[in-house]
Amino acid sequence: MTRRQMLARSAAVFAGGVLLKEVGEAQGAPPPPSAGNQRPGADAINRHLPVHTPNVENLPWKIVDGVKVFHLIAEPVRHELAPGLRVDGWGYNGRVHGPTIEAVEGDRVRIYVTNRLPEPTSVHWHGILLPNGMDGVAGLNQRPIPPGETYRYEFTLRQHGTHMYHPHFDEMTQMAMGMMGLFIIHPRDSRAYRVDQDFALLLSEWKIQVGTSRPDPGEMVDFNILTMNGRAFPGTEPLLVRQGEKVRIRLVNLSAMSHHPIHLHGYKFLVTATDGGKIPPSAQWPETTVLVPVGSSRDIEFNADEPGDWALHCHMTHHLMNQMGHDIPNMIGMDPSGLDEKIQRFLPGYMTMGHTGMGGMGTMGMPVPRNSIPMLGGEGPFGHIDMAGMFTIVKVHPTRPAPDDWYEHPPGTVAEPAPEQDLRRDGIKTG
Ligand SMILES: [Cu+2]
Repeated sequence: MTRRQMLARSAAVFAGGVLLKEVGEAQGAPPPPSAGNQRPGADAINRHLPVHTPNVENLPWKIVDGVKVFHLIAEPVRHELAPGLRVDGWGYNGRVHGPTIEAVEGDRVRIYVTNRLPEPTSVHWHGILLPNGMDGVAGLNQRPIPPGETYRYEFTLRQHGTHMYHPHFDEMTQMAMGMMGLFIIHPRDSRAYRVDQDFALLLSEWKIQVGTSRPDPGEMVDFNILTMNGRAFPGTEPLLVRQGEKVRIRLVNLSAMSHHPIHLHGYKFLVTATDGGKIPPSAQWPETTVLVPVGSSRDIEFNADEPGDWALHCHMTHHLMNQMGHDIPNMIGMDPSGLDEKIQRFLPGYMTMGHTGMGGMGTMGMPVPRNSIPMLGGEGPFGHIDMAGMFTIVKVHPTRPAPDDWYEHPPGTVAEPAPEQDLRRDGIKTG
């Protein structure tokens, strides 16, 4: 390396370090790897905007003789899916889902995997180009990792993009229990891919019988908790953006059975990449909803020029409910008069619900069994938000918002009761 290259590199590292700090603080993200983990010339990641995985931490790493070394620990984890709902799942490094692995194209990575589960496991690096013996399909590419043992994976990253990792041993059980994570590879030369905010959301689905804490791996159809980064709304951390920033959101789906059409309000965006790589600019297409099939990723990008608190959610309405929205009888249009009194003789306090629709059920304070959550919602600036599950909020504010901030609308820009004189002027009859 020439002296000039060295100077340029340390300048880039310094600038990257400042950026990392600013983003980390603004997003409430964990601190970047400690200075002790970094060697001049080896920590190429600092020259890239770090990816932010809401509700999830990044996996720490260190450089040993030029190789980026990680340690994943597969183990049982108690995890909160949403306020009031905890599960006894399986994850990595004390987390469900696992921490995000972040690296740079060209990195040599060595990933130790320790198995603290009661059964064997393996890790498949989904979408990553690597030698066949590192691909992680137990029985096909390697022996399964027995409980108590640590295996070593090592390969050089030949590509960049949005990828994932998950077991390929008893995957139906292990993925249903929460075992999955993101593997983000930044381009070596990031100039053509610059954004100001880089988010990643891992989509998954669960069956948690009401009142229990064990995910049910046997479920094939009726999932009742839908999550982004292992959290269901109102437990999802919002995406915080300053107005005018260019934003990338990496959407990754490792659900058991469901493809998710993810819809962003307030914007049209470009689909810029899949887990197969970048889409050339001439082939990128505009969308407001992008379907993310199981086992795929889609990167979307947009300029956040319109301020507000914008919904980002799966458009399948049954993926916007939590547990108690499932398996309920259809009462819409029924006349409950007389019924309530009869049932109250046996069940004091009984009240028929749902005969006028189900809006606002989240606010009725219906008692729910221990360790379970109501079907709908969280609190917003205008009252109850009647959505849950695979739902989060992109907060685009004139100055970078805090998680609890709500957009302050300019006067006259919020829908409100129509004034009488307007109705008269415009000839609208409401009777
Ligand atoms: Cu969905």
